[in-house]
Amino acid sequence: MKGNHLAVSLAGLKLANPTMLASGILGYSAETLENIVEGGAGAVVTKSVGLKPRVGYANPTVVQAECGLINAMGLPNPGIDEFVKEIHRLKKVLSVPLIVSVYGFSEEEYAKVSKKAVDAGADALELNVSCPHVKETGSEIGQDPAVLSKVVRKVKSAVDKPVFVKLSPNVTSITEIAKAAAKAGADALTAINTVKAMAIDTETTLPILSNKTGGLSGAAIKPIAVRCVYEIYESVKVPIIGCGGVTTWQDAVEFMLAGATAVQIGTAIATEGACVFGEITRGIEAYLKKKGFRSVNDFVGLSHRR
Ligand code: RRO
Repeated sequence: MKGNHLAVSLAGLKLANPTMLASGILGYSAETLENIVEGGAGAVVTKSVGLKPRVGYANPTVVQAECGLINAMGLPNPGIDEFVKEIHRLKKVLSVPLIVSVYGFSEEEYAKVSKKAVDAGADALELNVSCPHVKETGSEIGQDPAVLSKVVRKVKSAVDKPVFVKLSPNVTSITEIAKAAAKAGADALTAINTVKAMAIDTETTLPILSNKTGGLSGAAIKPIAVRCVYEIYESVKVPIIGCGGVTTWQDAVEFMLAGATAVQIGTAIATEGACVFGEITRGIEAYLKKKGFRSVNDFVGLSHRR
């Protein structure tokens, strides 16, 4: 990767370019994730996996909103023991770092699942402490600095791979949470998970999602996510991964100017397809040349001069 001016180093992981698949968008299968790598992703994050299998919520689980999607899938996943088999398969075929997204209902569960994922070959973990609509996990953990610290410490003591922490925007002060995660040992912070939202059907007069509320993703939340990245960059030293509405190379550059070392792409795959990663990377490359930067690292955080 020497001489690649698009390459980034993220908490020790080497990415050929700063685009990553966001957690939760696509399934767990090797074929699906391989397709994303062929589309140009520099790394992939799996859907969140827990200790036991979960079926998730009943349909409808996704609804189209203005400039985005509202989802309440309810953490459907096969459980870590089943998913370990898929991690083995993924490690054989993927040419980019594999980051496993982990959730739990206690710090012990986070640590157990994390250890099993790392033992199976995960290159890093992303702790989901920010799902906005499943009780006793997700944002119920990530909204409380003391609880979050315990989870991060427990996972850090259980594994020897980088631990990313995905933060919720549904908090009063994201910098307070970011500081707690960093102090507890987080190697990188992903900002942000979805914004708590809902939609109501005017015909039936009822909430559309079976869970009533869900998480808003896509272009609608990009300005919120950029603000979060900007604030986190000013308050902690750990690398930040921008996530929320990245659709074009301009979006990716905006997040990087705010302070993100890399960006995750999710909802845009539904409209643009897997080629969105390559398109964004080519756009970043043209921007580099036009602006006379030697590498992408030259403009990370550059907006903070004023
Ligand atoms: O599965 C979900 O419903 C879900 C998760 Br785990 C998450 O982290 N964020 C989200 O919007 N949905």
